[in-house]
Amino acid sequence: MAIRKTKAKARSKAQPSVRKGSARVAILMGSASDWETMKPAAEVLTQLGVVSDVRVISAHRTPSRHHDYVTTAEDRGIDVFIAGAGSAAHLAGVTAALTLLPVLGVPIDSSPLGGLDALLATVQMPGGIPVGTLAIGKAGAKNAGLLAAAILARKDPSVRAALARFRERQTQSVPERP
Ligand code: RP5
Repeated sequence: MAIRKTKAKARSKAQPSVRKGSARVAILMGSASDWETMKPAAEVLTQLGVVSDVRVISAHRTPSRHHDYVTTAEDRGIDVFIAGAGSAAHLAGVTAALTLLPVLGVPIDSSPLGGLDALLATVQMPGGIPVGTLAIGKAGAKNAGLLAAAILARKDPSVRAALARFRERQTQSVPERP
């Protein structure tokens, strides 16, 4: 499957060339039943002022939808993918195979194995197609959102400032005593 040639080269030189209000992070999940787990990714990105595009896309149940979405995403302004799936979770790996954009994988604890199956399926990519794998479940989803923002923050001062404020608030919220 060919990775589409994109306008990314032109875009990368002229930061910020991002259309205001357009999604920069795509949040994919294998099933609508994954949404409760994946919601923290979308929520933390919203807090940081980053627009995300949330989609139910399954690598095995909707393969054409998956292929079409991923191979056209960069031209629509997407910079990072977050892909969450449970069980034999191949969504993140197949997404990574279809794009040169960074892909962050969130293993979802939706199976009788409590997400260990999804963790191994997501993290154990053979060398050549990387997936940055986060923790199982909601903590992984939240950290995927934060890591996506950190990637954007390298070239976007407003996201960097929002991340710094987030960290500062988090630090302030930790009590000195229980
Ligand atoms: C995976 O199978 C999905 O990511 C989900 O975590 C799991 C169960 O999906 P449903 O049967 O609830 O649609 O593909």
